Amino acid sequence: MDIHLLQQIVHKTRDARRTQTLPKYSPAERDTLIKKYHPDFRENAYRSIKFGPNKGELTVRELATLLEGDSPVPADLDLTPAHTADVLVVGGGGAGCAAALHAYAQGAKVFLATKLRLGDSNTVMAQGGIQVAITNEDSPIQHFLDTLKGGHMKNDHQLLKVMVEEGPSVARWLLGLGVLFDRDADGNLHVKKGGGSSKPRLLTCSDYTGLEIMRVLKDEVLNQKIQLMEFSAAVELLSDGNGVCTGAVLQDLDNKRFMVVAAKTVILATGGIGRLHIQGFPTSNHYGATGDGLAMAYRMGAKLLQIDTFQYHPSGAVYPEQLIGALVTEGIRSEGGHLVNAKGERFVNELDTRDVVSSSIIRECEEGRGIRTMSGRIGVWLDTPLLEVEQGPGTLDKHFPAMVRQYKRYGIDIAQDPVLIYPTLHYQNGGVQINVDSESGVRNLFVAGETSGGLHGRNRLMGNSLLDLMVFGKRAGITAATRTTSMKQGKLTLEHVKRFREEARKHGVSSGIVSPMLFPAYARKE
Ligand code: MEZ
Repeated sequence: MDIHLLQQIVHKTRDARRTQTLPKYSPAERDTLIKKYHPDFRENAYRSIKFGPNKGELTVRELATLLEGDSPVPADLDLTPAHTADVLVVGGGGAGCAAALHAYAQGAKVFLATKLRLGDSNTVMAQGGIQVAITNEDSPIQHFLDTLKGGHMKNDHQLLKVMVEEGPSVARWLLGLGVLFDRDADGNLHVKKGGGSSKPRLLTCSDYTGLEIMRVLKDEVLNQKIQLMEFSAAVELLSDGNGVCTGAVLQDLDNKRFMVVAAKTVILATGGIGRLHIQGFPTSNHYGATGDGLAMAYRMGAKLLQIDTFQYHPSGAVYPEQLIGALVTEGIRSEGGHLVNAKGERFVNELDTRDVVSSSIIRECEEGRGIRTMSGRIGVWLDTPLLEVEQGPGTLDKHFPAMVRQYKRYGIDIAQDPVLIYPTLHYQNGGVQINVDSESGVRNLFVAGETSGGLHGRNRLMGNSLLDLMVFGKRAGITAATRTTSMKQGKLTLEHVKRFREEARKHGVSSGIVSPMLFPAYARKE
């Protein structure tokens, strides 16, 4: 049926929905719902890892294959360095830029290498805000408790404590650099409430918070004249032969040549793995989100944590086809947008944690209450026009200009028509194990942002990712830089690659897969 006819149910049922009682789940019922419908619990999507630091542990097939993949670097590569640095930062997103700026401020010689352009990252895709406990009604302790509850109590307490406590100083740092957070009529910072949070604590810049933060960080990296190399993907780390990280091998994406960077410390900030399209899911992630840092750190011997859990953001676009998987910010639900099934009913508290909301959407679709598009995709409605009805015409334009434009490009007016959504692969909850200074289990190898794991437990709360990037980017930058003042550059070897290849052979792994893959499988080779 034509999408406009299907949409009528949303308009017709709006009044009835206002008085509808929503399901209230006990902890046991939440658990049952998640186990039945959340993609993390589809057993056949998982397999155990054959060798390496996480040998025998379960992860999704796509990640297991990536981790067991072979290095693209030949064993006899000439390791004469083309560049030297105190701190090599790999990744030009939020965590990478924050790390580079803080390391540079310590007086270190910093080299920032990034696979695409500076700023191309998931950071710019974070629309809905950064969580910071700054109001009188709120506190870092409350932020800690909300995050712990959202993460199913599986968060690393030390990392979490550091993140919530340093939130306010990070917000001050960003304001000082020129980030234009939204303010109320009196000029005070305006905070909004995100899913799973007991208090409003999201600082926002309309619905382009990540883009605004990245604008300022990028400018600052350029202003400080930090040595930058774009379109240069890190493909392998270097070790001193005794498990200490001493640099990395980059690959120039134009001419495919390898380039050796000798560095006293390395900070990996390569982001997540959405572009592996786990279980065939579309993704909200940027084109380069292929888990490069995970693969490199793993080969070097770093332990990974909670790599059996991923976040499927409840609202990924389902229609039109050009937007499949693109993020429809949680901010719309925070402002009161209803989720509506084919019967015109709400079926979940829209501000419950993302795992509960996504599981509920999947349940509606599997039980026949989803809406099918003409191309065969399925989803439920997000009643965007409701915001205009409740808060007055122009509300969407004012608070969600990016979302309005995203749909307008395809002739859809979200002030008039509801949008069809379904969970989209959004975030890797786990990653490389780090300590509070962002150092991995490998000496002198630091990891910040989505590549790291432990902080968010089994389900991240909205807005905690941007804060994570800033806090642990800073800590990685400062610690890595400080350490370099009292150490010499170590030897450059590929001993760990040799050992990894021997292990692969011993375990009969010869998939022919090279990792990191750098781009999604469907990328044009040229
Ligand atoms: O933290 C996020 O994932 C985020 C802010 C997403 C969103 O819905 O806007």
